[in-house]
Amino acid sequence: RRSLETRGGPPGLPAFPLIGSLLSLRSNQAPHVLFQKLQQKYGQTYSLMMGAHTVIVVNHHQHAKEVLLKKGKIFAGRPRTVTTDVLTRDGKDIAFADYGATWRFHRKTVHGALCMFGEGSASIEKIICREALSLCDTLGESGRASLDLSSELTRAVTNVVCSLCFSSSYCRGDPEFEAMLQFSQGIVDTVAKDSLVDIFPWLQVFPNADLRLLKQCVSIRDKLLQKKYEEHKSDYSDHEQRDLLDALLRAKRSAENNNTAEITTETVGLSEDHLLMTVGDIFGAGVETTSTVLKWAIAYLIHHPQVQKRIQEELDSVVGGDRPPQLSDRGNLPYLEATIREVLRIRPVAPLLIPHVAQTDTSIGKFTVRKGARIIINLWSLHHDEKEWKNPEMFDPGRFLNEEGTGLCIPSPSYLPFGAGVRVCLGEALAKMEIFLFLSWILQRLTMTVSPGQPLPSLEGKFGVVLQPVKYKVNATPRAGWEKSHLQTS
Ligand code: HEM
Ligand code: PLO
Repeated sequence: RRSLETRGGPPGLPAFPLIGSLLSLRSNQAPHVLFQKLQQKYGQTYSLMMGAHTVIVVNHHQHAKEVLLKKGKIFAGRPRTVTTDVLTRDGKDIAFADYGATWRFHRKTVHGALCMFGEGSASIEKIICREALSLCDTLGESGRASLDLSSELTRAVTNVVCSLCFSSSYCRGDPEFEAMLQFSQGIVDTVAKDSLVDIFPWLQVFPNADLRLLKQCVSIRDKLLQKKYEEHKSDYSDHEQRDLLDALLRAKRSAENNNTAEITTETVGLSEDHLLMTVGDIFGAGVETTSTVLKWAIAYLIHHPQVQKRIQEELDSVVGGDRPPQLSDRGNLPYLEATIREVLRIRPVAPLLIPHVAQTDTSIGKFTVRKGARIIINLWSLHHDEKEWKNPEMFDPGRFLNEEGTGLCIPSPSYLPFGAGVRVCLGEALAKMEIFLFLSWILQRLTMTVSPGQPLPSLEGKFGVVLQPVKYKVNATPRAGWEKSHLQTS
């Protein structure tokens, strides 16, 4: 047995050859909760071994900001893992790609394309509102019968990204959509979990059930992406940019046309693989994150009917009942905005972000860090730090309001739902627009409850690459004035 605590490095968990610190990590708790608890014994920043890799866990906002912002570029690397390599054809996407020219180029291209649809232009708002209307109609029609909210929400957000990426959308019950629901859940359940395959890369020679499921799901996803790609290629025009895929195709073509000795498509990596994997990222991130936040939000609103009621009163007084909410109302609905912030605090979508890698020898606070070390930022610890948040497990949107209750604030620096710095979330603006519009449309028209005698939704998350709520059933009751007849005329 050797101690990990190298001179100057962070305190280390006990580690053994080959299996690393696995014995100290055996627990039935989710990793983010376990990592939070381990602080009591090892301090806020500590290290452990996962197989042969040094992993540093950061639980405090000061060190988190040093990693993400102050030394953002030094810590901008990403680890290669077996599961993410399967998902992204060895890191040919954005989120799981290592730092470098290819990653920078992709990020810039997608960022530009998303801005094109951005806040200024009305089209993204129109797309979201179209889906919000269809979602509310379906939820409202269900009457008092409990319905599976999850699949309706997912279809709504899927159609938003489908419109953005491919200019297409799905109807209810479309078999392609049903297939997508399944493979995406299969991927969320298996990818990037520090499953045994990721801890012991050599285990992949013994096929394990998770890896098999992942490969199956990825191959179904890839066929779908390929199909969309071929369709776009066949009717692509330089004169019209319909969607994100067109933007990427254009970037690929202009890179090919300007092929000089220095910049070839090889070095900037705009191969067909790169293009497909990048769209796959946006598609996957667009669907899984936003639908997860909406599910958490509704679960908490069902637990806290007084919060739901206050949002509805705010909507009634600011928007009224004669028109639907729009993006320009956002600034006038502070309580709704505060509720969204609180949901993102109490149940962060990515409680451990995506691991970062130190690209050179460096340090965090007074601790030295070796090149290649993997850094896990435990957002869960930041968002549940008792020194920063009073009763952190209590759901209280009021934390994000000023003293008069009229304006918004961020009461603690220990709040980073989208990460920060070079690797900050690429979809933050899009996600915020969607969450705001979907919630405001739903709550203007409907009240969400559970049927009498039904249990309240569980607030315990299911850990994976995103922290998802456990499935629950809801009732959506039209509010006064929004009964069916009204819905149809609107
Ligand atoms: C990365 C949060 C929605 C695209 C991330 C990261 C977080 C995050 C914490 C990791 C940052 C890091 O590793 O340091 C969220 C939350 C969302 C959301 C809370 C919803 C409320 C979206 C959407 C998209 C998106 C809608 C797509 C348009 C991405 C991409 C990355 C990323 C591409 C990787 C960036 C990189 O590695 O360079 N997000 N995200 N996200 N997100 Fe989001
Ligand atoms: C979700 C399942 C999809 O089938 C594939 C996919 C692609 C990008 C991933 C996303 C999944 C989960 C959420 C991730 C996103 C990239 C950035 C985002 C990890 C696995 C977050 C929250 O960091």
